[in-house]
Amino acid sequence: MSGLVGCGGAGSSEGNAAPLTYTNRLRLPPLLEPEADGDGVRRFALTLQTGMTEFFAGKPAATWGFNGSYLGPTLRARKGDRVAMKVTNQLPESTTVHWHGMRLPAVMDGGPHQTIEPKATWTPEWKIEQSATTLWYHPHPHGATSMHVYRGLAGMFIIDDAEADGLSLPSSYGVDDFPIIVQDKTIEANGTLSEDTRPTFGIMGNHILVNGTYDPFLEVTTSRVRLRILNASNARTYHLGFSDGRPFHVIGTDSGMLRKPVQTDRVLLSPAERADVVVEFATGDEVVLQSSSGDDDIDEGDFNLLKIRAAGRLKASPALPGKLTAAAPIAASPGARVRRFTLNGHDAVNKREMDMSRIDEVIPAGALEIWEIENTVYAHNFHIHEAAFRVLSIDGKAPPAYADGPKDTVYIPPKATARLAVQFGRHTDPVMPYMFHCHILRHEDEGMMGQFVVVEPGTEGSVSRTIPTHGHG
Ligand SMILES: [Cu+2]
Repeated sequence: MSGLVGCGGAGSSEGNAAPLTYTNRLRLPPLLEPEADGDGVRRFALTLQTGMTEFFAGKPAATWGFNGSYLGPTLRARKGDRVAMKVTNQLPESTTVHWHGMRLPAVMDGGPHQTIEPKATWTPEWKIEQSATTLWYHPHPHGATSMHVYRGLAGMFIIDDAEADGLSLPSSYGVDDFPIIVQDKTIEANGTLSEDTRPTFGIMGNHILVNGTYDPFLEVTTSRVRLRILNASNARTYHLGFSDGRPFHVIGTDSGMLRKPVQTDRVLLSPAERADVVVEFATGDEVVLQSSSGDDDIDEGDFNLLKIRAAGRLKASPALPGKLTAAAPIAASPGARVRRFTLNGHDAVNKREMDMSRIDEVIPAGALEIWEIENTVYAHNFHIHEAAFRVLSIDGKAPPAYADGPKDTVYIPPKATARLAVQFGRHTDPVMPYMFHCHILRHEDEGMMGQFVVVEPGTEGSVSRTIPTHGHG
């Protein structure tokens, strides 16, 4: 329960490129107001564009963003809402926009088949059918996701519902409820983003941005503060905690709330994972959010991320509720179908590279299955589109209590096997697949990805395993 690391990391392993001074106010992605047209649909307009961003003052870098030069606005909708997106691509390349963690029809998912050509507009629409949680959105073009995300294309998507509204949790955006989007970059002395990659894992930077801010501080004014932490890095995995070792509560995982708050002093987040946490502050507190080094190549280094300063007077927040969601944990029956996958090297699943024209798995709608993912060499993680899962075990051991909630991405250490109970959705489409893949973006781009379709139960045998593709694949 001691503090994680001293400032500067004591030179034990590489960390921050330079000691932080916490001089830049943490940027807050704006909440995107939907266009109201009286039909009950929340209409959001996103434009992918190029721009210039100053990570170092006075030294602009060429970056990409949604409705701005870097990252994107936060979207917010409630369970039961219909949302309609107008996504316009003003980039010089084709791309896609994937709604990570969203339960929706495959044709709206924004995977590699939903290409948006330059100057084109894509208009997916769906009904929000899932419980309160923190999702995000980012490009997913086949073979090019890593650089599109690295240049800045990512944003948060918050889902609200009546159950969570009744919990008196901090939920006032930018007041006591903050997005914390963590990304590692390599920033050159002249302020530009380096796209140099390392062998095996791709980009691993030692400048950590929070919400696109380098060397940031945040002032808080309430006694409890909610941090919706998203690891939007290409490969880096973080072990997050506070410089004084203070405990905090995790209230939600990738796909929803935990059943009750879980106290911890550290959370592990691999790329694409989220942790919804509540931290307590006393008047005048100053504490640094840090990441400490782990055992694998992708979590090396001790980093300071963000200084949080509590105001001289704090507004008292309601106590944390003892119970959060009443939803039953995802569980699979003893006879559930088991599918086994191996993650091979850094570019294949079950010894095959991604093929846009090949359907790898056919899933009956609403299925509850056991998926076992065996990691044969390097560290990886595993994301399943349009599904929520519970991590039953990693190498036979239960996950930490703070991670025992509904998830869509799981970290798998080198040579470990993850066993998941996976709840699939009910949107059927025998010809448009969803993806499963490693979320280390270089691995995804290199082919550590597969495709599945969700079909009416009983029709699995008649589904074609080959689909026509447009563009490269
Ligand atoms: Cu991987």
